[in-house]
Amino acid sequence: MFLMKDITRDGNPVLRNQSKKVEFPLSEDDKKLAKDLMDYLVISQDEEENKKYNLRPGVGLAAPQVGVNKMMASVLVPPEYEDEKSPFKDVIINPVIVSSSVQRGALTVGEGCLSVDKDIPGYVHRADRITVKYQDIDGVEHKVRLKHYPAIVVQHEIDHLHGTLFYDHIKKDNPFYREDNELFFE
Ligand code: UDB
Ligand code: ZN
Repeated sequence: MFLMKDITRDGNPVLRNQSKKVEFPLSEDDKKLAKDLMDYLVISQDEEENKKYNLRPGVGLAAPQVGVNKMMASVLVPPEYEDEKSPFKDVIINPVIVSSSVQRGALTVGEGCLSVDKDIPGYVHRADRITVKYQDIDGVEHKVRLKHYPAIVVQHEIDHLHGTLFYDHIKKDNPFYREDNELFFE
């Protein structure tokens, strides 16, 4: 089980590396990593459990955030933030965004990260809708369309696999600049 002390923090080069593709069938170590990445989210979203272990409630966790440069991340969007057409809970392995909407979107509150302890204000500009291809822990290929919040979470996690952090997308000289036509949601 992962605890906050296991989560790599900004400044650790592992967060800035390009992660490597994962080979199938998964090794026992990779299977355990996949399970532990998802367990963190499930446990951290449970109010009693997260108090007990002092976990920040997470919606996504990528392997580099626990020190492993492999293309693997877990995503668990809480029901109240799920789009009815894009509920999402899975460990995504070797994910590739195969298409992105021209429509842009951002969270009104900005973003944070389990690996970034300080608050960095500003809008994080992303695609509003994406189609993502990935393999699950059994190696089965999926191609899913996501929009709004679930799409933002998946883009945030895939960024980690390429060494990108959310604040890289904030406009330095004008953090609350709004792109033309950009969608904003809570
Ligand atoms: C998060 N959590 O997990 F709406 F139950 C953020 C942190 C950084 C604040 C912990 C979050 O958004 N939690 C949340 C939101 C809800 C309901 C709920 C919990 N991440 C994941 C991360 O750092 N992954 O690498 C940051 C998110 C910001 C936008 C997308 C991911
Ligand atoms: Zn993050």
